[in-house]
Amino acid sequence: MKELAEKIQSLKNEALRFFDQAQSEEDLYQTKVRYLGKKGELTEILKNLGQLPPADRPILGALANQLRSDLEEAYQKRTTQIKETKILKTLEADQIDLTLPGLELPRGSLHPVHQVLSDMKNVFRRMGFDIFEGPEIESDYYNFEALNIPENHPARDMQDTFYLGGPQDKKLLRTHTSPVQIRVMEKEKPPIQMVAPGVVYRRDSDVSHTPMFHQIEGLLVDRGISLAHLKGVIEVFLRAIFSSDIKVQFRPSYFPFTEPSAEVDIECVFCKSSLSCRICKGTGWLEIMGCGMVHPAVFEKVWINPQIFTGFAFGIGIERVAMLKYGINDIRLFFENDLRFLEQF
Ligand code: 2NL
Repeated sequence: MKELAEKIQSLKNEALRFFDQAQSEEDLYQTKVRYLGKKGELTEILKNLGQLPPADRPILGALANQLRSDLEEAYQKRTTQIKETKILKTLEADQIDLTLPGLELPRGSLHPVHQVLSDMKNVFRRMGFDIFEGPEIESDYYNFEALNIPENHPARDMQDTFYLGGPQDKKLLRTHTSPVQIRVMEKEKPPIQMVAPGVVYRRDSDVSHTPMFHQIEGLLVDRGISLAHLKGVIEVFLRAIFSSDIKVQFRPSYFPFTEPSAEVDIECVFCKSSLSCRICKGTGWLEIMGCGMVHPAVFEKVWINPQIFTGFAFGIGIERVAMLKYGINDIRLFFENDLRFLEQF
């Protein structure tokens, strides 16, 4: 009996030392298996208890149970210590300086074409115009016929068109946003006061033409609308977009859908009329938009009586305005998406 009691005591000392020396959870687990596991040294002792004389059993049993709870306690204690040390170590390693200034996010900017278009829409909105949009794929009727541009009319060549599908399929990419205004006039009764901004397509490509570009067209229809109203609206618009003291002139021109028609010039923003200016070619004037009084034939197509109603319409290219405003000499720069260009706006 004495022998076994001593064995328990030395086992205890040995196991406690191992638990204390364990450096990791893995170490600890191995030690636990070795002393407390099913094939462990304590289990071995408990198994042999039955062979002892009955009188010795309670004392040694108690000693063995005490050993088990001591070892379990040592195991728990050391586990907690190791976990705490581990947490402290990670906290130490993961320290962050909350006072460091953040990294600045790269900031984007609006595309110059978008900026100019958005400015224009706001000017017209303030003057009471409603904004309408329509499809980019149109029929020959809405893009040409309804605008008094019959088949074989030379005006069809003025805007070289992208046709879609076969020769009998008359779908095309709209060459102006006028079809939107035709659709609105078909649906709504005058008074109508609207602008139609959007993308348009023409078979054209050089420093001042791209196959796709942006346009805004306007239309005002009511009783008693005259050229004076047209001039007033356009002057207010151009002064809001360029500068409040810019000079504006109207020159007679021709469009099949307006009569009379006019081209609008602003004074050259680059030279203010020096004879050698490359932009206005020494004229002192820059052509900026087209306009006119809606042709009676157009009103008849949409069942508006031209004896009762008159109206004016106008059209302006967005890229051209953006080029003049920002001094850009090649329209293709707008569509290359080169950040060195775009970041300047
Ligand atoms: C230009 C010229 C213009 C119109 C567009 C229009 C629309 C309808 C009826 C009559 Cl529905 N006219 N639009 C009128 C005159 C000129 O645009 O040079 N655009 C860039």
